[in-house]
Amino acid sequence: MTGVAKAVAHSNIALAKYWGKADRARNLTAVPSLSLTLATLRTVTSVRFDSSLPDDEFSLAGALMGGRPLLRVSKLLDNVRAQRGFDTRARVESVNDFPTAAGLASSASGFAALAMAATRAAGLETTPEQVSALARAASASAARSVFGGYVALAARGEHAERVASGEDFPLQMLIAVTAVGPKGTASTDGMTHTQRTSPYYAAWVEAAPALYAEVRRAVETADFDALGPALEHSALAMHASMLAARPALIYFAPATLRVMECVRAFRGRGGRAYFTMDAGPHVKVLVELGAAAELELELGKLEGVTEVLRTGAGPDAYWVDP
Ligand code: 2P0
Repeated sequence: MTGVAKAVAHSNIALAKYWGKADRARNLTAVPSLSLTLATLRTVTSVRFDSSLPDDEFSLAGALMGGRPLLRVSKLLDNVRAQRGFDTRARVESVNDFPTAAGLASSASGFAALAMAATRAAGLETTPEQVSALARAASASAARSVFGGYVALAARGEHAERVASGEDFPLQMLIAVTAVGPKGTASTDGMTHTQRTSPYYAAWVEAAPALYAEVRRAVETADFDALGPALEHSALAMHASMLAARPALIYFAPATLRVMECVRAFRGRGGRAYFTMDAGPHVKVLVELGAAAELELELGKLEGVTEVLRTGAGPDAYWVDP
């Protein structure tokens, strides 16, 4: 056992969305999802098991964390310690190289990097599927960040699986950042609230598998014209279930709608681009390489858009020298 390891994992954005849990205790998802891992949004995490530590320590961008973030990290470490049969506490240091703005999926890359680093630091021999299952138990979207390219997680799936590589279907994603700062409602809480109070939650769970199948087929055949409408529908159907929660979960900012309108106008002029959004006000736009620069400029001019990030498909999570 080396006791120390460091890993890099890339964030991902779902094209077929996950929202809702089939099993809260085990964190199994109620619907299947499919995402694109992103090249330029990364988390780097190091784990050092140290027998002199009385408790786990977790720092994010140099700031020591407590409360729920520390508990979630400790829970994943407990899982690793139980598998390895030891009780040593760890120091975890994590840094995101993208703005940790609301809805930029830092928990996906964060828990994937933590699962990678923690298993290696503990000296566990693991397959990528086992690392993905460990990450999934902490945060379902993190299961997908263990793999690069296009990645699926089945409903009630233990781990994610790769569907296609980024080279198989090369697309660009533009992330229109519409606000900065922590988001209003954490995803886990938002899901539970939607499940408990939204009369449209059952309809979402019923509709999601067919949308996922549509997205998956389009990715497997590299068919952008089929993918686009399906991914927009998946995001908006998910948000419809949130809007019908009581009280409503509204992640839209005025600029969110401006970006969507801009993408629709771009299509109206013959362009090909499609939007999606998560549990935050930013809008992610999938576009072909040739049209990305033009649309990036347009989005950057919109009122309320503070920044536009541009990225292609990212790789599998990997280890680096600690
Ligand atoms: C997704 N999201 O498929 C969906 C779309 C946000 C909206 O997965 O409770 O942080 O930790 O399993 O993975 C965000 O939820 O939630 C998410 P938990 P997670 O990307």
